[in-house]
Amino acid sequence: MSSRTYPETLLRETVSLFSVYGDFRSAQPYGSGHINDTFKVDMSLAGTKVSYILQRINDTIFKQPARVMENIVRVTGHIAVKHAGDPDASRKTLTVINARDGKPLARGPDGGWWRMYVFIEGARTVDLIERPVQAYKAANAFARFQNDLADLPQPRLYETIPEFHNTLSRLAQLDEAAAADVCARKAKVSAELAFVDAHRAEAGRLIERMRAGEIPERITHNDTKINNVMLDDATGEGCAVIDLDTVMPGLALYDFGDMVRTSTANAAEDERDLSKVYSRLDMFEQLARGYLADAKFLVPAEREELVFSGRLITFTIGVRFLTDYLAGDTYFRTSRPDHNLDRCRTQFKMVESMEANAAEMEKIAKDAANAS
Ligand code: ADP
Ligand code: GN1
Ligand code: MG
Repeated sequence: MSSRTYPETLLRETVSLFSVYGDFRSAQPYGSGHINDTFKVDMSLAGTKVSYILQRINDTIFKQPARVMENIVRVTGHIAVKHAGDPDASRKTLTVINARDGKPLARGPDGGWWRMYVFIEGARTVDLIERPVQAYKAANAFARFQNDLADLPQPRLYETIPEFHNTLSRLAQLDEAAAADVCARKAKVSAELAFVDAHRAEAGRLIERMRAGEIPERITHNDTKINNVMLDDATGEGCAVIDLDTVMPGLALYDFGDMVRTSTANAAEDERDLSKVYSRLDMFEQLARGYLADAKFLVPAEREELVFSGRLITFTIGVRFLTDYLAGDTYFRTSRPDHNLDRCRTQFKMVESMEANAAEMEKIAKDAANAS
């Protein structure tokens, strides 16, 4: 999917549907997420600039935006209550702005579903980790997030995308896309398809252990890439975990695995020079330490699979990029031809790097567990 453009009048009218005050100044495309259309909105209130995030929810992917928002309201409300006494409580989670009709989303003049959040000031996201300490802080923030949600009252959260991290169903979707080959791209990806075949045998490992009752279901984020945590400008702490569309029942290991995928990467997710793409052990060490410092709830089977989860999720996301490439780039936002193929290649290169480092990573994870 290539980027949509929106006229400013549409954005201004959409903002007016929400309970925000002051004069609209501007709305600029913001961030580098692959799914939603995100804007930073600046308003002026009594001469002071106040900013918000305005997002059009991708309703091709999230079929029931109202249910997604229901989850987000519950989750952010729960975290806000837990941190109510903290000095910077308002920056610990997203703050949902209701529409003027009291709902947490509104149908815009374009027919799309829109939402607004308070813009978290004094913090930023990074697409590629810059220093090992950021890996520690990010992983620690995601562990605290899982901790905070462990006692979310019933009912079970809505599954916004069923089977989201189920590698076996992702492989079935790839096989379908390869068989249909709607863009006649299959011949170009024979090396990637061979890589997939060589990895099918271990694709069901975590699901089997979950079905065997060894790994529990938890409330998890499911999209713990490094640019989904805001890092405080002043302290470097992970202040708020954002991008909550996929918070739902899942495996803690999928969250840890996606951290390994993005936070240990030496190069961008779409880097074309694969010699630059590898997984860094110094980053992994800090990531494991930051996560284990607060993820005290992990059971032995989860601890045993920490390193494997990094390979599995990275492989799974690579499979998803490859599927989207074969299907004609309908899911992830792309900005150049072969963008999804380039992304698939970096993921598979990362898997190879993690395979080469596996023994070392196991040792680091063990030492981190002993230190926690
Ligand atoms: P996507 O689902 O497309 O990845 P995100 O919700 O992650 O969308 O938002 C995209 C980017 O916008 C984030 O990576 C972050 O940089 C920025 N962002 C999102 N919400 C906020 C917020 N409340 N305050 C400040 N920046 C935000
Ligand atoms: C998407 O929304 P964003 O850009 O944070 C995707 C993740 C992938 C990621 C790959 C809902 O995340 O699952 O891991 O791209 N989100 C969804 O970069 O599919
Ligand atoms: Mg995001």
